[in-house]
Amino acid sequence: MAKEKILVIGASGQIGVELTLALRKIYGEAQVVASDLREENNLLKGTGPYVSLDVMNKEMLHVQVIRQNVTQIYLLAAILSATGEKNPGLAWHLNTQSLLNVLDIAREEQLQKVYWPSSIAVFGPTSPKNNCPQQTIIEPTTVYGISKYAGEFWCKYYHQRFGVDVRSIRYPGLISYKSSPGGGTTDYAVEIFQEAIEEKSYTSFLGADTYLPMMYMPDAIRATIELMESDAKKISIRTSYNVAAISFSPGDIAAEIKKHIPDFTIAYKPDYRQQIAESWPQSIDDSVARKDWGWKHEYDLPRITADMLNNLQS
Ligand code: NAD
Ligand code: AKB
Repeated sequence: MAKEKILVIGASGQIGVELTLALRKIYGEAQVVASDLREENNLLKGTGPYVSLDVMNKEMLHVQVIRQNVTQIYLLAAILSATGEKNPGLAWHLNTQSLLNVLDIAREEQLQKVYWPSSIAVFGPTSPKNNCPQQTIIEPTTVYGISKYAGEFWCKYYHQRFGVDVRSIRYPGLISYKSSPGGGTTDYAVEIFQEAIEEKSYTSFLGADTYLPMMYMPDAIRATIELMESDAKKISIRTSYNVAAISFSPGDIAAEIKKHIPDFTIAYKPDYRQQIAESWPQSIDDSVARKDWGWKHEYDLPRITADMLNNLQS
């Protein structure tokens, strides 16, 4: 069997850095080409090939796919929920056109697989708040959510119509210490750890009782790789899979941090992101992913908190 050659687009971002490193461990350093519009992230330097690439330039993307003998693409470039509301046209354009460019090239070059993440942001105020199911009312109110929902149906369309093996997960908010988050509504759950260590205080842009579905990055990376390595016969969802781990609020996470840093204090000053958070479900039903390809999360809030503080302190 020919060796896989993977192109990661958006590799310098919050997920891209850790996903690229994880893929390099599995497939070999030379087999995973990292690419981004911005400069190579420091953690990636010296770990494998890097190319500067704008995913919106379809011709250049196509050239790279052919030149590098790419067999799989992981597309991570996007504008997230909070930044998207500042420039809706740009968010729509990047989030949808990047996907169409990749799907077209995957079809033309008969790539083996494509990965493209969706988000819990597809759900809106009319979706169930608790244990939000895989299939339900979906009426997103952010441009980010609209672009993700449209993208899910493009994935399904390219799969059904052209046989492109594109797979997707609706990630919850992701917590990580290796690379910073890039403009989402759930970014508070990363900032709070950094500020707890540096300032012993944090002002949250979401209210104390704002519950959202969240996940630790090692779980998200494992979910991604497990989905991509699953037998195609097990994949019953060709839009995007609900996956879940835990749900917590800024109040919960502050209480957990206090167990490690007793003089930590938190204040609340909700801004425009509060409305976005309130439009999303508080928890997600991921039973279909659990049944189809055996998804199971490992990290709960106490474990995430201890690991984040340990790693950020060192
Ligand atoms: P991020 O903003 O940290 O990273 C995105 C990367 O894409 C950045 O490094 C950016 O420079 C790059 N990029 C932007 N425009 C580009 C272009 N034209 N060409 C090439 N690269 C470009 O985002 P992330 O948090 O790593 O998210 C990755 C994917 O996962 C996105 O699709 C996002 O919607 C999805 N997602 C993320 C989360 C989360 O909590 N991080 C949750 C749900 C879904
Ligand atoms: C965001 O807050 O925009 C992201 C997401 C949940 O998609 N973290």
